[in-house]
Amino acid sequence: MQDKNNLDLTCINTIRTLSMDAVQAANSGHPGAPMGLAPVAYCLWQQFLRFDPQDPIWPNRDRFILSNGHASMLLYSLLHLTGVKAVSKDYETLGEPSVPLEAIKRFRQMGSRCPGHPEYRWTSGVECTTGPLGNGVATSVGMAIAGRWMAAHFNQPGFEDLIDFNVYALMGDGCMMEGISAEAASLAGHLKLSNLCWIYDNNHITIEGHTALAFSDDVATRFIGHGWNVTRVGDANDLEMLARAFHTFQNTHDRPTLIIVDTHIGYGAPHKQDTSAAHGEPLGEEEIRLTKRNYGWPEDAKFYVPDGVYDHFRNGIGKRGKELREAWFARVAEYRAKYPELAERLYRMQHRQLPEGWDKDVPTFAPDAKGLATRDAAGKVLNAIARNVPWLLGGSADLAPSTKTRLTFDGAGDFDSDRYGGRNLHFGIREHAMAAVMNGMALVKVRAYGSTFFIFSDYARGALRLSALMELPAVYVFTHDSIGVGEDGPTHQPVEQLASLRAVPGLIVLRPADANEAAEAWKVIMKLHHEPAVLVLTRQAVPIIDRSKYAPASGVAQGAYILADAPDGKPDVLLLASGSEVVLCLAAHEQLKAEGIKTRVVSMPSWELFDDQPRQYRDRVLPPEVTARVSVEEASTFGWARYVGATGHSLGMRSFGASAPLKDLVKTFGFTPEHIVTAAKEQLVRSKGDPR
Ligand SMILES: Cc1ncc(C[n+]2csc(CCOP(=O)(O)OP(=O)(O)O)c2C)c(N)n1
Ligand SMILES: [Mg+2]
Repeated sequence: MQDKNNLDLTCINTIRTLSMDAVQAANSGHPGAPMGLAPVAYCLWQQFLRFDPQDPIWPNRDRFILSNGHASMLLYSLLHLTGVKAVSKDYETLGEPSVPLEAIKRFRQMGSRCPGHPEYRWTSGVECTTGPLGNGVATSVGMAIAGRWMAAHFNQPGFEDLIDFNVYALMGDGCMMEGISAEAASLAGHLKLSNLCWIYDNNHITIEGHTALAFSDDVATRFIGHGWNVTRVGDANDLEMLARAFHTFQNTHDRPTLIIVDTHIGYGAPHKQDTSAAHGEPLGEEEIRLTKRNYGWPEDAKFYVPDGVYDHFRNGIGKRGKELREAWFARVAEYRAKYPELAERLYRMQHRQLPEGWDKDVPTFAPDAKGLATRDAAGKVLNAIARNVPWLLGGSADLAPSTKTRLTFDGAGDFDSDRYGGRNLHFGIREHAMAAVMNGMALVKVRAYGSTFFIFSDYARGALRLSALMELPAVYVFTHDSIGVGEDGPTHQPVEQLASLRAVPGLIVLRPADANEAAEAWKVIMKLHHEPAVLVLTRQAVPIIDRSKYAPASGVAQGAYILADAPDGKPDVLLLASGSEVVLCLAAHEQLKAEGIKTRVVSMPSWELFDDQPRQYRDRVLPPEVTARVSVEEASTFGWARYVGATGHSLGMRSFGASAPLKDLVKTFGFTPEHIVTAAKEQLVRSKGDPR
């Protein structure tokens, strides 16, 4: 044990004991990692992190992510002890603390600012929601990418360091084992992100016991292989060695840095240190007493913050952060005078606003029976928007030629280690990391999109779910959206993906029917502030609907709209569809009309947007008294009962599809106007007893 009078150690032990006490009071949580990592986090925050607790959203602050989110009490202790202030949803700093001591005392209780795992947008100072292991470190790569892009875009002669923040992420064995961290590390090394530092809590313990049960990587060699700079700290309690490692990071300009720190889970607990028993349960009153005795702490004091601790943080990170932030805002004032346009951009971007005229080049598409794949239409629209929204950037997991997401206008360029100002990212075949990187970019307030085939949304899903949980406006472009993929067959034919993504709270799923709906969908997406969007697009051409004959595509904004109706507006049967199946319904509608049967076609590109409409609108589109209803979607029918009712009929997929030309697939699986006509007539018989 070091000198017990040492103020550094007192601060470190305050972090440890707050963590132990909070977990004990909650009777659940993870004390071990905070106890082991306290000196690491203390050293970083107190000496290096350029962060002002008074203004935790200052744009050029260093970012800190706790990727091992179960160690949340480590972060809450830091937020409390450094006096981080709460920020409102409108980006205003409020006077009150983000994490008062009462919140720590109510760790894991309803309404506490200290939930089980750190949640972005709930607790100010939490830069990223973490808990699903590996996602935090992968998200940090997106932040580092955004930092590099912003520097390339905004830094100007005389203002070379306007944007120069660093990104630090703490990770455990769990993060290290998860595949997503390998994807992300590989990408970060390739991109030479020297503004990125991962710190590995090498405690050799996970839930089941020693890591030797399942993990024998040579981590250092692995990261050297990824192109990282790797350094080691053999004793987490050695503040000098830690500081040296952080200096090494700061002085490394050509690669990201991994600091492997040997720590002891449950440090100082006589019976639990270095065991998995310290991982995820309270230490127990007696063990806590013995641990506190070990620390030279008052044994029975709970949630004890010794005199001088708050002051010490105020004089360290507090003072440094305040000076850095004030100096930065003074520089921004000069910058604004010299580069008003760029300064305005920076402001709008930080507030998730759009530039004037952002949608002025969005095309409208002339009717065309032969048609255009919605992926092609959406690609044109994306380009038209991106030209006028400089901070809209993204890319694909190696499928841009297929997803049509490449920005092709002059100056768009590629983002690579030589040109961080490029706007086309190449994520490589790393869908999960791609989604996490999009989240990281969105957290820094760059507008990010990523694309792949719809079927591989499954590979991105862990991070995609976090986009929704964090309320980030990330944009997922998923193409090849149905059995319409054809010959590639069941491995590439999405069936259950639509239903499963529609089940994610807060996620907006949009499946446009034609080129003009695709354009409207992008317009809706660009106006989202706090919702991620999934744009689901066809590989195959679909007719461009004649809007002089049918309703305008602007109805997309309502999620569902009446596209074609009975002449008197009083249909006997409703045909509901999204995407490429809408035109099948239009054909069926015309056929039924010729037979004197009154139908209405409702295009439903987005359930979520529709469900958000007032009841009056929803009842107008889907009149409750019309119970003869048919839905058509080349996907699982799961969920459609909500709109067709218990007595309606859903045409959909009940298998994984088949490898065959599209013309044969639609026959085999019944996606033809004739089949819809039959289903509609059956519905009429059921509801009225007679089809006429
Ligand atoms: C993706 C994911 N899988 C599983 C878990 C459940 N889990 C939480 S912590 C943990 C063990 C993590 O071990 P480590 O990162 O070494 O943490 P330590 O025990 O050292 O605190 C597991 C499996 C999780 N949170 N996320
Ligand atoms: Mg561990």
